[in-house]
Amino acid sequence: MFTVNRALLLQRPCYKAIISGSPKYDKIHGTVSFYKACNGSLIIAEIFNLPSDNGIFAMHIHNGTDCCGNENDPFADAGSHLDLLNNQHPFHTGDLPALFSNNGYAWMAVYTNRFQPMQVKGYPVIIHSAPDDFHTQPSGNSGEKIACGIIK
Ligand SMILES: [Cu+2]
Ligand SMILES: [Zn+2]
Repeated sequence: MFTVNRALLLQRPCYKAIISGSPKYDKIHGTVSFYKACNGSLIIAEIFNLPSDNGIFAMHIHNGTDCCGNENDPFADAGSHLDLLNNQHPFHTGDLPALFSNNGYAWMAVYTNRFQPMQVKGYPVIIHSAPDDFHTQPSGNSGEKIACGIIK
């Protein structure tokens, strides 16, 4: 069997999102890497300087075009959850496990067969200020968008 571990050893990431915080959270930075694995994707996130007021942060791939926005929502153009198959939250293509912060540092890996890396190229990864409840429509009540990066 071609396992995720083996896929990781053999490959470099296909795509990577360089994450930056919004003006209010400008110290946040990190990477989210996408590897092709087992007919799906292996995703590895490493994020620094998450805010200390909340230990768990929702993360999704959104369906927008860039990490721009306005004063109220600095990442408004990131849009809503990427949903290639017309599903409800938390079964959207772009729904991912949350980041668990350790004094501001988070490292997370997950395998999913909801998409291949090439299907999410060009879309934004968004980190939110609150955990995803994996229930509330349309986006899990996960708070404001605090960091963003385009998958390139
Ligand atoms: Cu989101
Ligand atoms: Zn969703």
